[in-house]
Amino acid sequence: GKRAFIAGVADDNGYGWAIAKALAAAGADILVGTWVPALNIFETSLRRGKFDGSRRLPNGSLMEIVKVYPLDAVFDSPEDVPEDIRTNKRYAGSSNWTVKEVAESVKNDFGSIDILVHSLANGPEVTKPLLETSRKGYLAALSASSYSYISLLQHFLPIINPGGATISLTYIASERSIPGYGGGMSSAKAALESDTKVLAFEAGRKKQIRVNTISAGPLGSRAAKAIGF
Ligand code: ZID
Repeated sequence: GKRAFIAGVADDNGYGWAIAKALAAAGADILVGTWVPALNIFETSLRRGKFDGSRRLPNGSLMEIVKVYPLDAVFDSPEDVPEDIRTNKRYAGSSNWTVKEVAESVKNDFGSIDILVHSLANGPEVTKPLLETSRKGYLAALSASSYSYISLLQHFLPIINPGGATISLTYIASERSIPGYGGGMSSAKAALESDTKVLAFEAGRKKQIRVNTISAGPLGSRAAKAIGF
């Protein structure tokens, strides 16, 4: 069977969860990467059976998440983590959650994967029009929503089996002006889409790995509700 790592699952409402279920139904082993501040509640809810209803697969069995890895995809390696994050109560309880360390942990635990899914985004100023977006907010949106994919691919590529596939989720606000998708999130999706083409060429040449992005329709996820979509 195939093994999939899905980055960006912290509840049962988002695309990451739905993709995990589809892959599990097709017989894949599921590993997920969960944003560190959301880890505790996600793991507790899983353990207490809060997601059992939505873990149900078409054949009647429950999706098994083989392992949950804490992840913060805006940090590539421990040297990048600033003091205030390192000592933050929500981060101090977990370890090895930078992208490089997560890839190392997955390698140590399982050796390799076949499928990498990027289902994460964050734009701290998403509710602000681009014209009112700060440099800091814009760069944060690009860091969490675009570079995070490059970083994940960079660090996971050595452990993705040849013929493997990776995918991310984008939004059409990258190419058409859609009011309400601010804070540089439209820019972040445009970067993600352009990067997908370049990364597909590079990862395809290097290891026969496919790189794609899907422009998603509306889903009432936590992220979407936060922007009132
Ligand atoms: P979600 O909240 O389930 O997933 C986002 C995840 O990212 C959460 O689990 C966060 O904890 C995690 N996260 C945030 N920052 C970090 C970080 N630094 N490190 C690690 N994890 C982090 O929401 P979702 O399922 O909506 O989002 C998944 C992907 O789908 C994102 O790339 C979205 O941009 C994309 N997407 C979602 C929608 C939607 O409707 N939900 C749309 C398009 C793309 C969309 O916005 N009409 C209006 C709006 C839309 C489509 C049509």
